[in-house]
Amino acid sequence: MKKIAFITGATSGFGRAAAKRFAQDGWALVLSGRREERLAALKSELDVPVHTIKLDVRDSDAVAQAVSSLPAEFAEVSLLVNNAGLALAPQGAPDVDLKDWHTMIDTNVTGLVNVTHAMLPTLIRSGRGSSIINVGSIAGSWPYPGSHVYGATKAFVEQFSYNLRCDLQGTGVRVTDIAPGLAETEFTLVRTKGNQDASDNLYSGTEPLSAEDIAEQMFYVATLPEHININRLEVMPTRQAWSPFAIDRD
Ligand code: NDP
Ligand code: 8X3
Repeated sequence: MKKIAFITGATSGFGRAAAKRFAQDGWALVLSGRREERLAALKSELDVPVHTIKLDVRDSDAVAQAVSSLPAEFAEVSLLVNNAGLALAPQGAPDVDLKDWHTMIDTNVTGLVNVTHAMLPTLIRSGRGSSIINVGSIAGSWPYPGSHVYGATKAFVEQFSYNLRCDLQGTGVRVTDIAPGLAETEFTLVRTKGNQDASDNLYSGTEPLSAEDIAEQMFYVATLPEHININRLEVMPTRQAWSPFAIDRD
């Protein structure tokens, strides 16, 4: 099995940190995202073969085209990290712009499915020891106010990961849902449409996970002995836990 990883959403956060972590171990990398200049900058930092693709995962034709035209050197991908994703609209459901719900579904569900569908033949050819890591979230299992469609897209990621495992049994391809909790990346900046104060406030005075913490988990999962499949890995900062149930009172 060749050490070649395809990482979506490599321009920021977990994806960028994962690129650096796998590069440390000599993996060749296919890195995608919409911000081309960031991909070029990351490529220039890495000391391994890197193929960058300006790609919006919502565009199924573009995804299929990108995968079918991978240069020969990168064609035998053995790890797919389905990381591209976002949350929008932290306000409650009644106040959300419908477009924001559609964007989350189109990215976190349709986009992830687009890339998976395009990459499955390659991963199956790469066979035993290959892996798909889908980035879910604690929001996929635990409800909280303002999570509405975001959490629901991540519940899809969890169930899709389990179902994929069933259909890939016998191919040797592993599937893992990595479900992080609070992690400091550009995630909250995106969620609040550029509110740096909101992002800073969320992460201040506590110790969130870092992008590198999650990249390390991805590396762990992908480099376990071939006979081990971590189905789901839920990771929270020690200083984050659940709240009591909310009760409406007179
Ligand atoms: P960032 O905002 O830092 O990174 C998100 C990445 O996704 C960027 O590289 C962005 O690239 C890419 N992306 C977004 N939309 C698209 C699109 N339509 N097509 C292609 N790429 C896209 O956030 P994180 O690193 O935190 O997020 C990565 C994943 O982790 C997401 O799936 C998120 O839901 C999940 N997650 C995050 C947590 C957190 O607390 N940070 C916790 C749990 C899960 P570009 O804009 O260049 O296209
Ligand atoms: C992101 C983590 O807690 O904001 O998926 O939902 S959280």
